[in-house]
Amino acid sequence: MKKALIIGGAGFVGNYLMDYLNKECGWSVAVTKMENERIQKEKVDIYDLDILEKDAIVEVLNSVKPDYIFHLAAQSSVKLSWENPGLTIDINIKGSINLLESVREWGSKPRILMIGSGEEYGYISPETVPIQEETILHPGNIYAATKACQNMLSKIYSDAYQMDIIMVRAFNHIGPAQSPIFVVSDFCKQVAEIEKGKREAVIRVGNLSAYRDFTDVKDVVAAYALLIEKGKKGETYNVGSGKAIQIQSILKELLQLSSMEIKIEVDEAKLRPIDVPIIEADIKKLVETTGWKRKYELTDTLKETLNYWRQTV
Ligand code: A2R
Repeated sequence: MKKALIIGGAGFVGNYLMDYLNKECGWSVAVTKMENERIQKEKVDIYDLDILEKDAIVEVLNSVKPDYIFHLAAQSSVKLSWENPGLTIDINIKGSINLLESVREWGSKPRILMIGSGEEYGYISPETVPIQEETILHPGNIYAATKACQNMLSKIYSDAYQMDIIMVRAFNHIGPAQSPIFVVSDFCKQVAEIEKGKREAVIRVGNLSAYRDFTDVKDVVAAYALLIEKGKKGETYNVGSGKAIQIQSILKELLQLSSMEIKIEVDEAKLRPIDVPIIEADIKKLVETTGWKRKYELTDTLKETLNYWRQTV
């Protein structure tokens, strides 16, 4: 039986990935979390690990002896990366190097999936949409720059040390339990709070004109599992739906799912210092390599996420 290790497994994606690897792939699963985080799952071995402590990574590798490593640990918020660039650089760049160096020193050659972001592409001209993996990167924010750096370092480790590393650029993924610092969760939480009378009937929004490529997180983790088996060493794969949708349309759909009369107000605090107008993935390489196909429709994911917040607030 294959042994998978998820680094940074207590976050949004980790939670879905654990279930998928256990139930759909039938692999044995170990996960790491930060000391202050909690994971309540059966059939999963749990380790505390801060990736800024390199020696601790080697200890986990020695205990788990993974065939596959999914590197999810990150400071994953664009907003927070503007507010705390130093921390973002430490976790996303230094943390990734710590992992790569630890695996190199460990000696065995597990397959490693390094999770990056569609944000890495940054400013792209309309004719380069949908974005292919070879597109020149113009990261437009600090988070994106750290993930672009993680991708480059991973490629260098793969080539220089013949390590079995595959890189992903994941576009926006959404679903129940995502932090409300991300746009869809934020909108759903606000609508649920308005319905419960916990706030006035005004939804506060940022830039509604941007186009982003949204995929259900369950489809995203299925792509990760396929890529770690079928991806080619040293290659980068986009993971997304292949279709960008305007944030405005998402908001419209969500407001239609509510029976309340809700006003829209722009909140200056939700606007970014610089925002990329359109991000849409070309997913040919992913599909051709793995046969991946999206299973969940956006409308259903929006309903599920809104219902999650209705039960949570
Ligand atoms: O920041 P926390 O306490 O929520 O913990 C996050 C964890 N993490 C770390 N793990 C180990 N050592 C660190 N120094 C460290 N700093 C943060 O990584 C969290 O539990 C996990 C990342 O999960 P999320 O922030 O929920 O990200 P998500 O949505 O699961 O995305 C997974 C990956 C990330 O690399 C994103 O940048 C990419 O997919 O899109």
